[in-house]
Amino acid sequence: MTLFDANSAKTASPAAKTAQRSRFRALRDLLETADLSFLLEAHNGLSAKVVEEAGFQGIWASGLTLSAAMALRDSNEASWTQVLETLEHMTDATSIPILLDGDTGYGNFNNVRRLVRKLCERNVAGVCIEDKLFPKTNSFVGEAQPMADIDEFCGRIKAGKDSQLDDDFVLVARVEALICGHGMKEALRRAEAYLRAGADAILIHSKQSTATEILRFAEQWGGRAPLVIVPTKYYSTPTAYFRQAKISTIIWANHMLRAAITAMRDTARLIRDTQSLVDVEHRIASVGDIFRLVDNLELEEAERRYIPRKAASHAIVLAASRGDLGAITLDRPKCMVDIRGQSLLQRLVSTFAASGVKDITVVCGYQKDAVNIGGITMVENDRYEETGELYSLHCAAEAICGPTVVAYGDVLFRKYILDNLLDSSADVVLAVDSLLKERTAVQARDLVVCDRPFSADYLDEQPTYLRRMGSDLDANSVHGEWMGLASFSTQGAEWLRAEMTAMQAEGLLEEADLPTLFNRLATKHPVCIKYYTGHWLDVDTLTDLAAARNFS
Ligand code: SPV
Ligand code: MG
Repeated sequence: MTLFDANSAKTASPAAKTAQRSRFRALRDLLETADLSFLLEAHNGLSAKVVEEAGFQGIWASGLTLSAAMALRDSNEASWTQVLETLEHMTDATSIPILLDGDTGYGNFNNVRRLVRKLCERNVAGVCIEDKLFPKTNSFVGEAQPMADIDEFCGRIKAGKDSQLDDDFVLVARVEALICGHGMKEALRRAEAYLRAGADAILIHSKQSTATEILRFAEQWGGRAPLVIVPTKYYSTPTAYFRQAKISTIIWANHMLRAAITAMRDTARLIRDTQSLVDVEHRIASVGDIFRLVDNLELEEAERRYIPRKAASHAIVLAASRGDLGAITLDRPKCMVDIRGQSLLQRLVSTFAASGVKDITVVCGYQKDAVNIGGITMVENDRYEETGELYSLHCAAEAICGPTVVAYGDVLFRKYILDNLLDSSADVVLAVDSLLKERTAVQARDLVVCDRPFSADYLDEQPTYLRRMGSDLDANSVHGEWMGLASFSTQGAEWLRAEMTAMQAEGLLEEADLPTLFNRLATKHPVCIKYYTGHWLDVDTLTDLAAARNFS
């Protein structure tokens, strides 16, 4: 056991030393230094953090306020494991030592043993136990509270010290003789016995409104061990008196909770009276302050370290053509046709947004002024009448950079299909419907032949690749229809740009369609196919439009 040396001097500021020392050592140093030290009360993780931020070198985990914060009485109504749980929040939130007000030790010597072990395991630097009986009563409640038998209490102290898992763990013995009306002599007798039993410090408590009896005790104690006081009732005594009396440590025992109660009451009243937040906003901590206190920044950094991030995809929607829907597309392009209260394009944009694709470029042409959707970037293909799909795509060439999704402007598909493409690790992946609808052979735009047909086998995870896409394929060899939705990785987008450049050089840019582009890509790079069974539609005809209006 380290002996108290009232003349020992500090060699470095406690705050600087705390970084290298264990919290056990830090609390011991705080008690044993010749300087007067201070512990401020905290009752949960947040208040502990506030105490540390204010510059305190240690925390008093008060039995009164730990209970009160749970709206419980200071009569051991909170179980000791509930106290332990709260302490864990407090140690997690701080780096300074915590002295637990362990009441009477929650029982006899055996309970103290287990308590001390658990406190050491949880990095709680010390415990203070008082010489009363379980269940305890707060020192300021009533008169002549029964005290513990001295020898029995010494047994509690010994058991605690024998159970500590760190040599520097601090056990403070609290003498309640003055509180319980037994006088100075009894207080000194008990303090002496507790010191001999192994206590590291003595807490002498008083409920008088002046410090007279405390100062008298200190004088007679004569620095035999660090002396701790709790001037809740004699708060008006200047701190200099305690310094002069060579008190080791002052505990400001309940002031965080009391301050919180006053602030909460004032705020609650003001909000109730004004039915507004205007008058309170500038008086209270900001939400940003809460984020800072709980260190949201650290979580953001950790997310960057641990969550694999794909670059966010953006989308290019080809919506320049009029389409063939008769009078319905007189004043608007096909993508703006209404599908149950929302245009096709709006629905498409919503599906993209729901899957996290928020940067959307729409290539417009026919009746472009009718495309009045917010949150999109519009580029124009003014030559929409004489050019094909590839030319429209080329109009958005600047947007083909990084992960890119390309979609026709007249398709609708379920969100999971898009999510599935976005999750794919393939560089180029096309969504293909494997259900050959009756109309397919005659009307389908973009039939595909792949290296293998759709398989419904649960265990079949083999990739499928595009062999050929077109509207003129032999119906018997076709494996499905491209849904007008393709996803490109950063690499895939580079291949796409390179292929468009090559086609431009060959004079194909203006008339080529997307199947031509994909067929060329497939001869040079793997173009992956994801099979689906329905859950999409395109709007080429009035019949399609009717179907679209029933699509959910
Ligand atoms: C506490 O803070 O719970 C104490 C100090 O034990 S006192 O309330 O003064 O007893
Ligand atoms: Mg207490």
